[in-house]
Amino acid sequence: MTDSYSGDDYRYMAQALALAARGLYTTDPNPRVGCVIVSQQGMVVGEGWHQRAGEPHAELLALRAAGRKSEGATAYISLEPCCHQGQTPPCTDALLAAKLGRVVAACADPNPVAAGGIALLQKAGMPASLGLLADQARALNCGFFKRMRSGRPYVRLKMAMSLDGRTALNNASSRWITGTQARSDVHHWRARSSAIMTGIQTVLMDDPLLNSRYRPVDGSEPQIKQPTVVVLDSHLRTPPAAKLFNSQRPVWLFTTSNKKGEFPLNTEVIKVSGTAQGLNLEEVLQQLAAWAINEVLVEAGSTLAGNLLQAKLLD
Ligand code: AOF
Ligand code: ZN
Repeated sequence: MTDSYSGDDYRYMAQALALAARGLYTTDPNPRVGCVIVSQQGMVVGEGWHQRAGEPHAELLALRAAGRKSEGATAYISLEPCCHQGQTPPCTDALLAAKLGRVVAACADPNPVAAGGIALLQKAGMPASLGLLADQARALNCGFFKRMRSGRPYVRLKMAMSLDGRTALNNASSRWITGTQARSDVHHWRARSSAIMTGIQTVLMDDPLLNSRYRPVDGSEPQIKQPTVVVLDSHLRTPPAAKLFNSQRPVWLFTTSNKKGEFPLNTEVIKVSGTAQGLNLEEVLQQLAAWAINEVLVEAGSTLAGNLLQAKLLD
């Protein structure tokens, strides 16, 4: 039997998705999740969204806000509630204890250790369904889904190029091809990424900071979990004084070299195998996923970008 949903169901799930999106720059490596609790009288009695890994899940925050008003109410959740003990207790326990009337989740949890919450609720006699606005919910967590399903992160490529398909003048004098709007947009993409990946040529030529200085148009200062910096550096030539070491976030140098190198404390040097083109990119991406990297933003020159494209590793 397929579940049928009312206009209100769609509206409240859209609200849960909007709440989830508030965690866009902070929940990493956990998914962005939102929850809305609506009473039988059609009043929103509780809202919650997940803010940081290790902190309470969206469902728990919404249930806390609703208190006794959750009895008989409907919970709209943008991801299947977890039924496992992770860094926090299972949400299915809390949903059952709250004596809700119904649970509506947007999509199944792709995390094998946490999945199965909807079936568990149904077994316990709670009307519960999956699938409302599922595509939108998965898109919000494209990296989390990709990592859980394929063992690789979701990879975006940012390229600044002129209309003739070039990325810089031969003498490297053309540092800025993009205008101010595009450059500020990049900071949003960096802010939602778990990692920014670049190549050694870009580090040597531009000495970039590779952090997010994102400011929304309203001028507010958003909380941002700064992305990890990943440099593909076959011969370990990254200068220890490079600007990318200046921020307090991890820097991972992938290399085929056996050199040791003296780098700042937040640095990891990771040895991978090589190919004719350079580093084994598939191996790099698998390693990133193993270390819980969901979304990667590639900001590199045409060589690395072209290699990723040719290897069909770009999403
Ligand atoms: C979240 N936030 O709102 C929901 C999640 O280690 P834990 O206890 O935080 O569990 C993390 C897993 O729980 C996560 O990978 C996902 O499968 C599930 N649901 N996670 O971080 C939430 N509802
Ligand atoms: Zn949970």
